[in-house]
Amino acid sequence: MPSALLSAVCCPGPQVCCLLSAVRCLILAACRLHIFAAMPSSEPFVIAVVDDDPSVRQLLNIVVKRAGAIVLEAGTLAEGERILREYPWDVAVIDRLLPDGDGLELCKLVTAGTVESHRYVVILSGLQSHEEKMRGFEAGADEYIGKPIDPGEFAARLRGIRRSVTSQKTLMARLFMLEQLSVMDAMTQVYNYRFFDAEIRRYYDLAVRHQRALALAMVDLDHFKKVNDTFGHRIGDQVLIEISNMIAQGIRSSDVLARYGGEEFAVILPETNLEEAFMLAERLRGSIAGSILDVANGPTHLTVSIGVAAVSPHIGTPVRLVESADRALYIAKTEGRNCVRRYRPDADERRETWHSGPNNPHHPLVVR
Ligand code: GH3
Ligand code: MG
Ligand code: MG
Repeated sequence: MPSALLSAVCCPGPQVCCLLSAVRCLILAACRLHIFAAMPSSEPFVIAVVDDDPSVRQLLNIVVKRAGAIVLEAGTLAEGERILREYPWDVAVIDRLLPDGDGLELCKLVTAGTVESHRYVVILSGLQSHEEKMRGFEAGADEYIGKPIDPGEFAARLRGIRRSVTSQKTLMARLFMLEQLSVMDAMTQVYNYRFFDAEIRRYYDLAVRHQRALALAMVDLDHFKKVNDTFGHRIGDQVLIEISNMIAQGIRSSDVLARYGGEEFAVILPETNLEEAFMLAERLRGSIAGSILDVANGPTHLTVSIGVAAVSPHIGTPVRLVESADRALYIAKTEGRNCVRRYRPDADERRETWHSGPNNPHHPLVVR
């Protein structure tokens, strides 16, 4: 953890105390996962040179290699376009008067829509009037250098560019990691409720718009309180991690597993109808019930109850989908646990019971 960053976060003014403490928690959590060790500065620095003049390419090759970077070379616009598309690169040095067109076309192509990119584009050209330079910057160039090249000056500029590119890459990597952390449950390493809540709405909208199947399974550990009471909270945590791993192993990579809260997990099942979801849930339940838990000094066996529901004309909102899977889970609990129940929107009588009975439990999400 860089100490300057930590000390900045440690000295909040009174008004921003809460916000900074939240940021600090996130950063400390990131440190625990060693993400600050993953710095891109150790990565190779790649410079692509697109110039039809072999002597220019040779000179740049020497300067770039002396700076410890890797060089990619192209002599035409088409070849330049290919290498910039196919290889990872950090800096592109592009000539203007190429045999098959103006290098500005390539500049436009690689900078279009990449405002967040760490990449740096340098135009290197004999065309260096004010107007031509302005055309270069308008095409997206970060720098416009005139020919002939001064190798010493070019090397010095390259050092500055490298510092800027590297720090940008570092920031992007940290931002990516922090974004990942903000959607994960720290203990089980599956997605958290916040992510689930956004994703179920997104998947629901997609399913309705494209008339695709979508199901949801709610999985709750049976008598988990007893595990805590008997073996302690720490062992309870390990059991939760173990069960979340089992669920993750039993689903497809395209399914979305989240910790819904406490000892309850939600699995979004895209392209899955109610019967398929039921079969998957039943397989999951059976495999958990039949497994020996790998938790030292903890329980050897544990079961789960699962409720499943799927998008149908009767379930008109994502909240209703969650509510329906949760109702089915409630029925699974009341009908003995270690079983799977599905929400049947066509079973009107039962739906009435579930929705309007005096003992009907009101799930928090319905309120949220
Ligand atoms: P049921 O079969 O009806 O679901 O019974 P249960 O005991 O599993 O459910 P109940 O809602 O009565 O208790 C849930 C327990 O889960 C109580 C709570 O302390 C525990 N729990 C919730 N989150 C965590 C956690 O992060 N770690 C541990 N160790 N326990 C947790
Ligand atoms: Mg439970
Ligand atoms: Mg529960």
